[in-house]
Parts: sequence; C-alpha cells; structure tokens
Amino acid sequence: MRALLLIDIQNDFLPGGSLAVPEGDAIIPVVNKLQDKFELVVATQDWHPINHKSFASQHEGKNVFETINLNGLEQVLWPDHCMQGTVGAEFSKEMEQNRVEAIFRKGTDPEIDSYSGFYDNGRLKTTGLADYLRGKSITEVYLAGLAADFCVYFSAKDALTEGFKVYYVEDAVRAINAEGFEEAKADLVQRGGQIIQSHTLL
Ligand code: VGL
Ligand code: ZN
Repeated sequence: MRALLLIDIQNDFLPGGSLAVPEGDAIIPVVNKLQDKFELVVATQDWHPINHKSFASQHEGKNVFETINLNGLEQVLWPDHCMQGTVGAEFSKEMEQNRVEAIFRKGTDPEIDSYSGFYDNGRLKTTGLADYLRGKSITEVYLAGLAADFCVYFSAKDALTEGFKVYYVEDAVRAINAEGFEEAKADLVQRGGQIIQSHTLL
C-alpha cells in the first residue's frame, strides 16, 4: 500500500510567510491532484512554541541563517515561524485537506528541532509516524511539500531508514536553497530512494 506524505504545507513556508520557500505555492495544485491516487494521505505540521531555540530571536546577537551548536547538534537559526496556533502555522487554505487522515506535529520541544516527520534531529523521540504507516500496511511512501532541502529531505531519509520504499516527487517540492536541493536528491538516490515526477502517477 502507498501513502502520500504532505510535509509542512503551511502558510509560513508559502509566499508572504515568514520563512517563504521560493515558488512554494506552485506545489499546491500538484499535491491536490495527487491525493486521489493514494490509499492514504498524511500530513506533517511544523508546530513550534514561541520560544523555540531554532529561532534566531532566542539567541542574543545571532542572525537568521547563522549556524550554532544547540545541545550538541548543528542548528541553523531560522526566522520565527510556524508558531503554535498562529495563521502562519496553518495549512494553506488552497491545499485539499479532506483526504488527510492524520496530522503529525513536530518541533514542539523548544530545545530541539525536528525537520523529519518521523524523528527529532537528535533521533531521541519518534513522532509515531513510522508505526502509524506500518499499522496501515503502507510499504511505499511518496513525499511532497516544503522545504525540499530540509523537512522533505530529512523525512525521506528517515523513511528509508525505517524500511519504506521512498519516492521523492520532484515537482511537488520546492527548496530553500538550490544547491541544497541538488545535494538532497543525490543523497537520497545514493541511499536507495527514487526521484520521480508527478505525471508518472496521474
Ligand atoms: C522547515 C526549517 C525550519 C521545513 C521547518 O519545513 O523544511 N525548515 N523548520
Ligand atoms: Zn521549523
């Protein structure tokens, strides 16, 4: 069985949002068309408390996109984004949501970031997503969403580690950095993932 994972399609990652991904809105018609082709559709939602340590605003004298050491892990400092209960944290209203069976929230612990929908960045805690998918007899996971070089990429890597067949739908993702996007795709192929185009599914 196949699942479509919609990664962080939230207002703050879309044009006008605080951490807008270039052309992020271009994926929405694509993911809306894709949903009907899957037995299961699941979404992840970046869901930070206002004092999350991935925010540059929590570190005096630090600027956004600088890197620091946070509790032993390399951490990029982001603009404040996807704060719990804010409009920025909501899914895009343009995204079809009726078929989304479950939402996995992440990034709720202020001390650690969580790019992947499966684990936090230290792999200390699971969100329960892998067991949820196995419970639904899912063996193949197709990834779409934002950002291609962060949360989609880390989710795809963890899906591979968890033993799923992994498909990264290239035209259903957009990246923060172009170089990071190329590196992410190359690394996923190296690890046994496949890069596909949505038209092969439609
Ligand atoms: C993301 C940076 C910070 C993402 C989330 O969804 O890719 N990126 N938090
Ligand atoms: Zn975040």
